[in-house]
Order: sequence, then structure tokens, then C-alpha cells
Amino acid sequence: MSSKRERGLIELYNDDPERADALVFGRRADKGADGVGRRGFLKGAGLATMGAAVGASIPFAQNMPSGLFPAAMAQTPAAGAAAGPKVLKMDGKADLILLQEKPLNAETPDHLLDDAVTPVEKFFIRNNGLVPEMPADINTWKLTVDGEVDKPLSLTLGELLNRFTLKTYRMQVECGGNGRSFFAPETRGNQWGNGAIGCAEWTGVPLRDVLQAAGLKSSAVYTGHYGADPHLSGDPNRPTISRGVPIAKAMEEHTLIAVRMNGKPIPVMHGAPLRVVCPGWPGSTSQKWLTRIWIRDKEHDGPGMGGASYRVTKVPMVPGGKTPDSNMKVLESMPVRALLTNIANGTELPAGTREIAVRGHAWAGEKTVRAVHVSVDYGVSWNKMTVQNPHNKYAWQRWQGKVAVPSEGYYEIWTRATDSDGKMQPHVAGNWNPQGYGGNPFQRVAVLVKA
Ligand SMILES: Nc1nc2c(c(=O)[nH]1)N[C@H]1C(S)=C(S)[C@@H](COP(=O)(O)O)O[C@H]1N2
Ligand SMILES: [Mo]
Repeated sequence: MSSKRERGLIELYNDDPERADALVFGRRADKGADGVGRRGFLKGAGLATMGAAVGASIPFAQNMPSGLFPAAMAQTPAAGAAAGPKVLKMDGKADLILLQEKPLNAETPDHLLDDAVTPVEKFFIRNNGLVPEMPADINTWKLTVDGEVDKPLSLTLGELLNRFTLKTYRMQVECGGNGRSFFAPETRGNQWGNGAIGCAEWTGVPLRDVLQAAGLKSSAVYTGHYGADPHLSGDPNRPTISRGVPIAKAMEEHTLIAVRMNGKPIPVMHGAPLRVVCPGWPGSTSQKWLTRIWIRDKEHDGPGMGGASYRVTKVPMVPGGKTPDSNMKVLESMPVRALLTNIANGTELPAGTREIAVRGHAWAGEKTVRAVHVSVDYGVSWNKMTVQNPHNKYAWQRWQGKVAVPSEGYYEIWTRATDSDGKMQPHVAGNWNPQGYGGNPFQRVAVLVKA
């Protein structure tokens, strides 16, 4: 029995997503991995029903593109919602969205990314294998540098710290699969929203200082990174993931062998005691639990370097189709993205609200962010925000501003960044590729201005 009481759409979705789908779409929407309907088509009658379900008007309904799936029903529910995605329950971690238990994968809800420096508790987790055991004496941890070098190195953690000078930079680490859930047709892998990103303060030895000490041969082309994390199969001889970067990227001053995260030893979950931080590139190049850097005379070919792994197309392919291996290339710089971080999806704003203060972060892989625009009328008009310079290269940038709303009702705040080359976030994830990398459609946050 439905009560006489008017129920909000968001509340309805949290309580009974199937009924809400049926009400709005007149049928069941397809189910995402989390069991919450995500892809449906809102048609004329549905739009009217949705307005009724919201219990308020949709002031810019006439601008809503047909087929638009309302952001209020997207993966990230309002904070504290009864239903919806699973929440990670782990000591020392905030309520991250749990995508997979084994291996452990959890992303940060957009609205928890408001800190200039992401605290460890809010930093996303992306594991391909198991978390390694730490030795009783962490100082016995060894790092080997071998391959195309004149003097192979084998250094304990203590030796590394004694021999080299530490540098600290604020730098984002973003999973190559961030935004994967926005691809249609769906691609395989964890269905990340926008939250496989964090910007921490990393302290470490520049990788180039270590490579210079080892002496790169003229045949050195690429790095190959290895970590101590056991493979899911339990086979001790099988590396979990081993990616690398061209020597030029490895020699950049910001590419670190990090020992501290936000001023403290790196937590086990984030790669203690040593990890690579290769900023601006897919997070998979930032090897955790680092034990070896193998200098290669060709592009590295460890697990995660071939096929559809961390690779995108050279020439666009038919979404959902097939493409030859020769059309695939390694994904390098991550694309531009902005997030509104001060208002959670599904927030109800007090009656009488006519102006909304908005702020968040924006970043663009190896590039910087030139502009951030916000729309509350489904993209008909865009308001320019102010964007601060990065704290240092590879640190995300703070943006902020205000947007006006003419009346009560349901709005979507759309946030879109433009990088230093003039590239803008698209409306929908483009450049479809089999494993869904580099999806960066602009972010949408639903709000309700109460009557
Ligand atoms: N050894 C090892 N390093 C790894 C991984 C892994 O599974 N094993 N995952 C990579 C991927 S895909 C990402 S996105 C980042 C995630 O870093 P985080 O868990 O500290 O957020 O670590 C990278 N480094
Ligand atoms: Mo990743």
C-alpha cells in the first residue's frame, strides 16, 4: 500500500528502485552491477510521471534531452541511503563505494573529494591481486633495478633513503578505468563512476635519480614495474600486474618512488613501503608494493600491457564491436575531468534557495585545466567558474562559483572542464574501447530545491 504522503523520487529510488523504475519508465530499467537500474529511457509520459514522483516541478524540463536518464537515479545515492551501492566497511576508511571484494576495489563518492589533499581514509582502492604481507622488519624491504643499466642496483629501504634526496609533490593518482560505468554498451571491469581518483601529498625519491645511479644504457626504452602482491590464483610465480612507462616519462622530475603519503609512511593498502607515483598517467603505472624496476629495450610486456588492457583505439571502433590488435595503443595521459564536490547527488536544498555555491576539483592528466563551466538547465547555458592554478604540476585544481536557480524543483548541476589544449568533457563517454578506459563525460549531480 502506498501512503498518501508525497514521496520524493530520490527517496522512492532508495526504498524501492524497481517500483520507481516502473513508475517513471513504465517498465523495468536494465540493472547495473549493483542491481540499481541505470539505463532507461525517459519518454514524454515518463517525464510527467517523474515530475509527479519528484513531488515538484522540473523547471527546465523543456530542455531535457529525450532519452536522458535522470542523475537522481544514477549509481551514487544520497548519503546515508538505505538501498543502493554497497559501502566499504574498513578501519581507517570512509564510506567508500565497494565495487569488488576480491580483489578489493572501492571508489570515493564524488562529494568526499572536497579536500585539497585527499586524506588516506577517502582515497580510492584499486587492487588487481591480493594485499601482500609486510615483513616483520620493513627496513629489509628490497628494491632491485636491473635490465638495460650499467650498474644493477639492489637497495634496502634504508639504503634508498640514505642515498637519495626526498621530494614532496601534491599529485593525483587516477585509475585508467575511472568513468568506465558511463560507456554504452557496457564494458568489462569494475564499473567505476568518477571516484577512482585522489590527490595526495607524495614524498619520495625521484625515479630518475635512481635510474641515473644505475646508469641507463643507450638501449633503455621502457620501464617494467613489479610489486609484491600475490596473484589471485595463488601462483607465487605469476605477477599480478606489471606495467611500465617510456624512459622519458620515468625521467620526469615528478615521477617518484614514494615512501610517504600525506606525510606518513604509505599505508599497506596503498602500496607500503614503496610505490611508484607516475602522475597524470593511468594509476596502473603507479606500481604499489614495489620490488623491482626492470629497464627494458622495448615496450614492456608484463601483465596489463597487451590486448585490451589499459589500451585504447588509434582509430575509433564500432562500440561493442571488434578491432584488430594493431589498432590499439597504450593509454598515456588521462583525459580532463571536473567534479562538483560540495554537494552530494540527491541533496535536498532548503525552500527559498535561489543561488547555489558550487566548488570542486578539476584535472587533466599531464595537462592543466583552463576552464570549468556549470549548467543547471541541461546544458542550454553554462556559467564560467573561477579555476585556481595547481599547487604544483600534477595537482588537481580547485574551482568555484555560484549558479542561480529560478524556482523550487528538480535540477541537475552539470559540471564540465576544458583542458589547456581546449579539449572539453563530452556529454557521453566517447572513444569506446573494449575495456572502457578514458571515459570522461561531464558530471551530473541531482538536487531538489524544496517547495
Ligand atoms: N602492485 C600493484 N600495484 C598497483 C595495482 C595492483 O593491483 N598491484 N593497481 C594499480 C591500479 S590499476 C591503480 S588505479 C592504482 C590504485 O592505487 P590505490 O589503490 O593506492 O588507490 O594502483 C596501481 N598499482
Ligand atoms: Mo587502475
